[in-house]
Order: sequence, then C-alpha cells, then structure tokens
Amino acid sequence: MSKTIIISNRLPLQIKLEENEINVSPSVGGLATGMKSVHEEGESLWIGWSGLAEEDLNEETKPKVLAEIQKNHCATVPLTENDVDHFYYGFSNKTLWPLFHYFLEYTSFENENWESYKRVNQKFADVVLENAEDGDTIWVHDYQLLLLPQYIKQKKPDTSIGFFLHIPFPSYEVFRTFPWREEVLEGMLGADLIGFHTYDYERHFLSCARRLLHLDTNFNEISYNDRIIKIDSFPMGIDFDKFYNAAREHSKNSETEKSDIQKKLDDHLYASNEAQMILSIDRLDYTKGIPNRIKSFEYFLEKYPEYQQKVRLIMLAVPSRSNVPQYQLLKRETDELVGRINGKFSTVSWTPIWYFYRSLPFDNLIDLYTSCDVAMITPVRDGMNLVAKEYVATRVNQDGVLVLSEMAGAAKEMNEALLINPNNFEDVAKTLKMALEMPKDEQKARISVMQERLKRYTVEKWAQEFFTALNSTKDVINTLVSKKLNTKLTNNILEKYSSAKKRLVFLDYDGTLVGFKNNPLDASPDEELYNLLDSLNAQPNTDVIIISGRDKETFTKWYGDKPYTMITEHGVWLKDKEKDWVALENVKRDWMPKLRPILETFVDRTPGTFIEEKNFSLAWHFRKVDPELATLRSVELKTVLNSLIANHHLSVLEGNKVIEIKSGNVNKGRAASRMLMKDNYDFVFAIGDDWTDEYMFRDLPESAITVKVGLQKTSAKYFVQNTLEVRNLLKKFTETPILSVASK
Ligand code: ADQ
Repeated sequence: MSKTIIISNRLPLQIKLEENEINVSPSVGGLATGMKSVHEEGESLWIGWSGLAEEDLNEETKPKVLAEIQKNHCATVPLTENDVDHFYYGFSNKTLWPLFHYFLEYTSFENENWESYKRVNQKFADVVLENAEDGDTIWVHDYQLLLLPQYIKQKKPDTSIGFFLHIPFPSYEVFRTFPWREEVLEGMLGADLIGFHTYDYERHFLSCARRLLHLDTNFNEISYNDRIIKIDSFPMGIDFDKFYNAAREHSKNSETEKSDIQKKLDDHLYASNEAQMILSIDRLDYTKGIPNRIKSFEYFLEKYPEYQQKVRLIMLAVPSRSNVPQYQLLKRETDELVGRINGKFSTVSWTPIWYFYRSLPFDNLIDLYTSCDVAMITPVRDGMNLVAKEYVATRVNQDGVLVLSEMAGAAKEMNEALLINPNNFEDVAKTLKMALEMPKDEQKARISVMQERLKRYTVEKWAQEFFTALNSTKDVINTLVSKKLNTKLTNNILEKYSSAKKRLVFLDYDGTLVGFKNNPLDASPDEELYNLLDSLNAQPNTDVIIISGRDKETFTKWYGDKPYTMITEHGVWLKDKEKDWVALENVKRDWMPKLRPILETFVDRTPGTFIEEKNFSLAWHFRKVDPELATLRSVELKTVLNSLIANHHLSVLEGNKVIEIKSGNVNKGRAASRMLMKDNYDFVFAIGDDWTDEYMFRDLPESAITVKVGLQKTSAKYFVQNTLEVRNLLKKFTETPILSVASK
C-alpha cells in the first residue's frame, strides 16, 4: 500500500537530552497540528531533524533517541553542528529568510553556506529515498528544503511530490539578485504541486519561472521536462477549536485558578474603567516590524495624549535564532526602544509597555489573547501570520479589534480587520485610536465574520485541500504519460510504417526539425538534418513534405538544390520535388500596407520584436522580449487585429512566440488535406510544435499518426519532448526495413 511521507526541517517532536535521559514530547506548532491528522491516518512517516546534532549524541543515547523517533512514526536526518551552522543558521536564515522577506541588506551570499545547503538537502533526500516507494505521496515543507523535491524526483519519478512554502515568495526583481536562482527554481520544480499562502506569492513564482528558466506557463501550470507542475495558493489556517475552547475554559477560571500573568493583566484592566490593553506577539524577528510598532505606539501616545495612563502595550517577543547577528541587533534595539519609551512616559502607577522576552506556555498565550482589547500585528513582511488568526479565534464574546499589517499574508483573507501599512505611523496611530474606540456592535460584526471563516478553513482543512490537489495532479500526469511516445508506441508506429504500401510524412520545420533561434534566419539546417532528410526522401513509396510557415525564398536558399517536397507560408506555396513553386491558394496582398503600420507601432513600443514580411503574410516575432511584456503586448495586438480584420478574409494565427496575419482560409490543415488526396496513402504521419500545426492534426484523418513536440495542450495523439527526440524518431523511420514495395 502506498504511504504518505511528510518532510520538514524539524520533526514534530521536542527531544530533550539531560544527562543521558531522553524526554520526548510532541511539538505544539501550527504545522505539527495541521499535519497531525494526516500523520496519524494510514501509513505515514515524518522525516526531519531531531534538533540534536550528531555531536550531542553518544553510543548510548543515539539508539535510544532513534527508537523514540521511530516509535512516533518518524525518521531523522543526521545533522552535524557544521551542517546546522551553515545550512540552517547560514543559508536558510542568513540568505533565504532575509531575501524572501525583502531584506536585501541583511542577505549574505556565501558559497560555503550554499554548498552546505545542497549537501544537507541531499542528506534529507537520502533518508527519503531509503523510505520511499513508487506510488507514495510526499509533502515537503518550507524554505530549508527548496532543492529536495528535485533530488527526490530525479531518483523516484513515480512518487507524487508536493511542496509548500510557508514564507513569501519574493517578486522577480528581488529574486533575480540571488546567485543560485535557477538551481533553486529547478529544485522546487521537482514537485508536482507547489503551494503558497497567497496568490501574490504564486504569481511571483510563476513570473520567475517564466523569466529566469524561460518556461511556458499556462494559467497556473508550468510545463517542465516531461511534466506539468501545478502552482496554487492554500492559505494556512489554525486549529480553531483548540484556541476557541481554551479561551472558553479560561473564562470560567476562578480567582485562585488564574495564572500570575493573568492576575497582573487584571490589575491593570480593573484599575480604571478606561483601561485598555493592546497586544503584540511574535518571534523576535526583524520581519515582524517590532521597532516600528513600538515607535508608532510612541507616536500614538504623543498624538493622542488623552490615552496616556490608560492604554498599555503588552508585548511578547519570543526568542529566536539568537546566534544570527541581525537578531542580536534587533534584541538590543527593541530593549533600548522599550526602555526609552517607558522612561519617557511612565508614571508611578503606569508603564506604557509591558515587555516579555521569553517563550510562554500555551495557557499564558491564552491569558494574553483573551485579555487584550486590541491586537496590533504589524509585520513589515510575513508569509501568513497565525498569531492574528489565533487572536480572533479566542474572542469568545466576539469583541476585540485586530489591527493587521497589509504585508502579512493573513491580510488577504482578513478583510474585516483594520488593515494598515506598518511604515505609515500616522495611519497606524489613527487606526489604533479607531480600534480603541470601536463600538461593540462593530467589533462583533467584524470578529464574527472572521471567526466563521477561520472555523471553516482550519489547518486540517488546509492540509486536506493540499492533498486533494496533489492527488489530482496524478490524473494530469497519467493522461500525459499515456500520450508520450514511449518505446512500445514507437515500435508500433514503426511496424505500421514498415508494412504500409504508401506513406505520407508531414514535417514542420521550426521547433520540430530545428530548435528556435532569436533570429529566424539563424535556424538554417545543419549537416545532420540534410542527411536525415535525404535518407527519408529516398525511402521507397514515401512522400515526405516539409510544411512550414516560412517564406519560399528562405527554403529555396536552403533546399533549392534538393529534391524535397515543400509547402511554405502555411499552405500558400507548394514545391513538388524537382518541379517549380506553384501557388496552392489564390491569395491577396493588398491588405499588407494597411496593417503593417499597426505592427510597426508595436515594434516601437516593444523593444526586441520585429516584423517579418512574407509573400502573403505579416508576422510579428517576440521571442527576445521579456515574457510578461510579450504576453501583455500579444493580447493587445490580437485584440486590435481581430477588430480590424473582420470582413477582410484575413486570419490571425498565434505560433510559437509569433503572431501572424495571413489571408483567409490558408492553413496547414487545408494544405495537408490537399496533399492527402493525391494518392492512396495507408500511413499518414504529421509532426509539429505550435498552433499552426494543430490545423494539420485536426484535419488529417483519424487513422493519421499525429505527434506534438513539447508538452502543451494539443489535438495530436502523441507527444515527444524536443527536436532531438524528433530526429531520433525520424532516424528510426530511415532504418526500418520497408516490407511491402508497391508500384509507384
Ligand atoms: P512564524 O514566523 O513563526 O511562522 P506565525 O505564523 O505567527 O509566525 O506563527 C507563530 C506561531 O507560534 C503561532 O502559532 C503562535 O501561537 C506560536 N507562538 C507564539 N508565541 C509563542 C510562545 N511564546 N510559545 C509558544 N508558541 C508561541 C512562519 C511564517 C509565517 C507563517 C507560518 C505558518 O513566518 O508567515 O504564518 O510559518 O506557515
């Protein structure tokens, strides 16, 4: 039976080792909770680091730790202190974390750390490969393991791999600064499904894949190697019931059951009718905007002095990555700011900021969530931010106000919060005032809508949705695999080829027989291609036709002295072996001077594009242009052209990075059908790569063998991946013994 493998940097276990005694408890984080049901269902394995470096273990403790890990259906990846330093603190937290959160000034690009990152991702892959079997479903988590999907896919292509990024994916302008950008994108593309918290991160990723790897994207799908990869957004939720129920129980606590923290909070709240508390909780991380928050609170107290002595900011900063220098600096800055502001405003009975720098147990978190009138969650950049969601979930009376930064992924779903730009102190101060003064009815209206949503889309649901999407990618893969020309199908075709009495073979040129060049004139045939075409052409009872959108002058230049049959300009001209060119269609050119100026305006506005004028068509090429600009402009051009060509017997065709306007009904399908009538063919074959070839695939009879080059939607029956595979296939045609030789 196939199983599920979950992989994250850390295992969902807290393992403590004290004097050779082992203490194992489950982690309480969002990810561990969300994946719990998946991990407990059926056969499942969680792979990650235990938190103990190899140097921390000895002969006695290591087997015990491993046994505990195994007991919890987990497997560990052995990491040394050096790995932890360079892979985790180094590359993950000094390169990827700041870069992906737009902190370029904090981002270090050190080769030694990159080497370690690759090595450790490989270590993870080794453990996965020891455990994975064909058919297994594998879910890889987060920025520490960006290369892992590819490492697994290369060795175990028949597993289905999902990847989820918990932090933002930056925009192209930021990501392009990264020295190992291609490797990282390719690493992620080893997955069959790539998930992000928001559509913006998804969009940034698609844009980077297009611009940096020059991959084709179709809505949210990417064709890469012989696979279709789906990119989607799955906003992570929380364990709503856990927070809601804890808050409900908390409200029943008697005075003696209250924690010390709760008693302190109560002291402030009960001191006066006007006392209010503002909550701030995060890991102490520069992305969370802690200094900005403190400063804007200071600005608020100055701007609205009537709130002095009444409002308190309760700030919990959980220690994090404290051996990375920027975190140490942040700690100092935060301490100083709190000290300065408290010094400036404090009175005998009032301190504006209560600051905790520690990790509090869950019950104390609930104390804080339930006691504060306003939560001020103002990261400068945050993938999602679960604290914002947890605050809302604990508001059992549906009171309270959430002030949330637009820069948190959570803002995309929590429209009922008061959304602010954390860099705009004026706006933050005003919004804080609005929050503190918000009528209860309005608080209720806002909180209740958000609670409904959080209750529906929990972390468990998030995990289920991701798995459902991952499973559905299998269907896409299966349909595509069934169409790929594998050895068996190829042999089948060769058998038909060999036993047929009369063969007809249509070959598209660009993108099929030769690869694309930036300038179409550079794509001339090479020696190997001439030899291949000569051999094919010499096959008995076989008509080979090169059928292309090219003009006849270019083909005359390249093949003038060859006895090939050629059709150019999508079916306007035919050259039958040694004969001269004849027009297959009666087409007009009078429209060309009228439309050419329009194309010229597009060339002026889109550097890198150019016009190709053929005998009966005009083509606008945009291969060299930035893909996003190209998409934008080509949509624009098609719209303009389609409005102009009505009633003029012209058509607009979209090829591979080219838009072509040509006369009426001319297309490769029509031309191919004409050629078919010329004899009694019992083997018809057509191969091509772009939209113009689709006419051929559609118009040829059902019995024809049609092959698309590349992984795109097509009416062809089969596909091959690239021009190399095309040539290999055609070479096999020439090597196949012809069984039946009929009279010509
Ligand atoms: P984080 O940056 O850690 O997560 P966040 O989403 O707010 O940020 O999650 C913090 C979690 O830690 C919350 O579940 C919170 O309850 C818990 N927590 C906070 N203080 C605690 C304390 N003192 N003791 C115990 N637990 C505490 C990263 C990304 C986020 C993304 C998450 C999930 O940076 O953007 O939302 O992953 O994908």
